[in-house]
This record gives sequence, C-alpha cells and structure tokens, in this order.
Amino acid sequence: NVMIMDVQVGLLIKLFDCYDYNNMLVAENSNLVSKIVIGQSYENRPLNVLKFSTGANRPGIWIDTGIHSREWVTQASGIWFAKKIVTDYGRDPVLTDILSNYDIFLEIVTNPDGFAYTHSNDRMWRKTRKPNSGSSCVGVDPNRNWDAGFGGAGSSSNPCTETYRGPSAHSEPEVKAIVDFVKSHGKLKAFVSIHNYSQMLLYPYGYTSTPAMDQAELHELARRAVTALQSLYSTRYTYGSIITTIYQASGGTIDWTYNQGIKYSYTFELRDTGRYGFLLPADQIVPTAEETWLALMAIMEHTRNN
Ligand code: ING
Ligand code: ZN
Repeated sequence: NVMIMDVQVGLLIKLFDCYDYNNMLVAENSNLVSKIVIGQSYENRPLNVLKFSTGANRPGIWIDTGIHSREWVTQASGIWFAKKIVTDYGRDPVLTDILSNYDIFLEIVTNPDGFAYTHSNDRMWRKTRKPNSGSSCVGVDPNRNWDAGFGGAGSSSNPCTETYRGPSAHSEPEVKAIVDFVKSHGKLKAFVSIHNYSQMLLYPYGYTSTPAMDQAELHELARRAVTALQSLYSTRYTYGSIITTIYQASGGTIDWTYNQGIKYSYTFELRDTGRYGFLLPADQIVPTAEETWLALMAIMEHTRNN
C-alpha cells in the first residue's frame, strides 16, 4: 500500500522499485496523476515522468531527482514530493491554486541504469551506464552532457572520470529524452533539478561567469526559498550562481534549460555538508524532503505569480 511510505521512505526505496510506486500512485489518484514515458535508458528501462494535472494546455513546472544515481536522498525525496502533492491537493490552498494553473512534471528516477547499478554493484556510481568506445570505462556524467557550454572547463574529455561529458551534447538517451520533452512541451516556466550533497540552491550559470539576464530576480527568489527551507529545521543553505557558489561546470542541465527560456531554472544540493555525504542516514530522508518542499513551494508560487 502507498501508505507504507509515511512510515519509512528509506526502507521503501530499497524494498521496491519506483515504477511500482508510480503505478500505485496513478491508480489511486487518476483524477490528478498520470504517467508519461519520455524515452528509454541505454539499458532499455522506461524513463517515467509523473504528470500532476487538473486541466488541459497548462504551462508546466518540471522537477527531476536522481540524475546522479548515487544521490539517493533525492529519489527518496521525489517519492515524498509525489505523495505530498496528492495529499495536499484540495487541502493546501497555495498548492491547489498552483495546480489550477500549472501542470507539475516529476521524474524521480532520472538515471535508472545508474540507480540499478548503485543497488547491484557500486553504491557510489554517479554516471549513466553506456559503454564508451575505445575505453574500458563506462558511463557519462549526465550533468555535463547538455548543450550549454558543452566541452568547456569544468567537464572532462576522459571517459574514466566522474565528470566525463560524453562524445557529443545530448549523447545520453536519459538527457536526450528530457531535451525532447522540454522542446515539445514548449511551455515549461520552472525547471528544478535536484542533487545532493552541499546544502545549496543554485541558478545559472555554471559554464560562464557572465551573470544570467535574470540574476537579480533569481537571487532574490533563492534567498526567499532557502529562508523558507531553514524555517522548519534550521538547516542552512548557501545560494547563488553555480560558478560563484560551487564551482565551474559546463554542460549542466539548468544552464541549458535557462538558455531555452525557462527563467526559473534551479538546482538544489540537498543535505548534508559532508559528514555523511551520499550515505545520508535514513532518519534524515523525511526531514530533508519536508524542508526542501517548502523551498519548492516558494519557487512554484513565484512562478505562478510571474
Ligand atoms: N553536484 C553538481 C555536479 O554535477 C552542479 C553541481 C550543479 C554542477 C548544477 C552543474 C550544475 O557536479 C553534484 N553533487 O552532483
Ligand atoms: Zn549530482
């Protein structure tokens, strides 16, 4: 039963795969949720996206988790967000109003081949699982594979590194599927790509130090979002552009979505700041999801108002 997740999301993510969860959620809330398959991974897993919608032809808000497979608190938080949306719709007036005007798209397992590999072989696997020709090293960094400063500093041409950009922009089917979805949808107004860890809220750019056109607005909204996040458990986030706040990175997801005209393009780096890192204890999963939701609501509410 879906209600199991209220008890322990941490166990749940290990006990069953998220496709069954998606199907249950859709079956039990078919007035609000549907499942879209936007493509297939290299190993032919479906790339599932949950669509929360209450009407036709709406603009959209995108959220993805787990593009880096080892960042398990993000997929777990994605599951929690899905449940939160179906619970709060019709109860929380702000979310209800957002869903009266916007569709929300949520891709929970954005790198399914890598995610499977983190369970079967290597808990610390980050990249995709596509072989690289001429190398025995596997996989591409799906957050260096986008056509935004592709190939520049802050990415690697060496397939054996964690930040290997791939042979060409959008070479990875997991990335290309989102690119095709964003272009064909044409009306996404916010795009939030969720990673861990570092406790940061980041906006473009990562490939250049030239400020984004909307830097002032993005910065002020980030400030409000992290203030909301901190209000719950006093978790402190830093915020700013990618290049000035974390490091230079080229070919990143939100630099591409921002250049496509999606103004509210953000990346979260969830808990913690390094004590546990990727191996965040299970008892921090729900608090992390809860506090992050407050920041997401701030971003979604601002998107609705602008
Ligand atoms: N950090 C991100 C990484 O891919 C990042 C930081 C965010 C880079 C947004 C570029 C764009 O290196 C983690 N933890 O993956
Ligand atoms: Zn990451």
